[in-house]
Amino acid sequence: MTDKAQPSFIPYSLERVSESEMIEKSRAFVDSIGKRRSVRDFSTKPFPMEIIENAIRAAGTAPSGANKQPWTYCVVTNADLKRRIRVSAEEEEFRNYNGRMSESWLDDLEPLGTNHQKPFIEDAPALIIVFKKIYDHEDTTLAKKNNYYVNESIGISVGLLLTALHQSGLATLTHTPSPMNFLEKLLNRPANERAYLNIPVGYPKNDAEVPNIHRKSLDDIMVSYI
Ligand code: IYR
Repeated sequence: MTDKAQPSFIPYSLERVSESEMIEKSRAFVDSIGKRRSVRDFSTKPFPMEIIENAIRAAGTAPSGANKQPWTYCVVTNADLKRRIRVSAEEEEFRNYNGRMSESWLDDLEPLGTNHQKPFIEDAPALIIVFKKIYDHEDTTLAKKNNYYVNESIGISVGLLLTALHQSGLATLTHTPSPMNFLEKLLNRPANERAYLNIPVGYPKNDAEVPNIHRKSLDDIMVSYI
């Protein structure tokens, strides 16, 4: 028999503001987050690393299955390591764009203008490489214990990370070089971690461009049951 941790509760409340102020804040946030875009043209201009640390602190506040917080955020600024990550990512992406992806997948990517070349991996001053922890080790026995709702948990956490970086004035890209296991090897990650995303972070280049995409309207994405 193991000793069960006793539940412990503390008081909780949110700061109360008027409903008109709440609506105002909600509108301002839509405007601000609506300016977030996936950027592929990164400047090499450095930025304060505390912004990344704070964004990871924000990501670490995400809800997670049984509060297991099944994530590790690796921050790569080393030029040689970034170069090796780029080389491996481009090797995988070359195979993706030349046989592994279906014709209809390639058609869907056409408007985004992507290809196997990934200069942003070296240009961006930092890469945040996100790993999901599919299991952890029990404190005393070190036995493997699977985590819960890992994909849901880490997706929410990364959403907070992207939001935090955007509101700090930095651009990101959620890059998924597939398969991503080369990242586990290059970064020497332990056996319980699986690469989830590679997120280059930085300023957009002065002449950066993004595809002219359309976002679905509220009517397209919300269904009300009144
Ligand atoms: N991982 C590839 C292909 C790719 C796939 C999807 I779905 C995208 O939205 C964008 C790219 C790449 O990064 O090029």
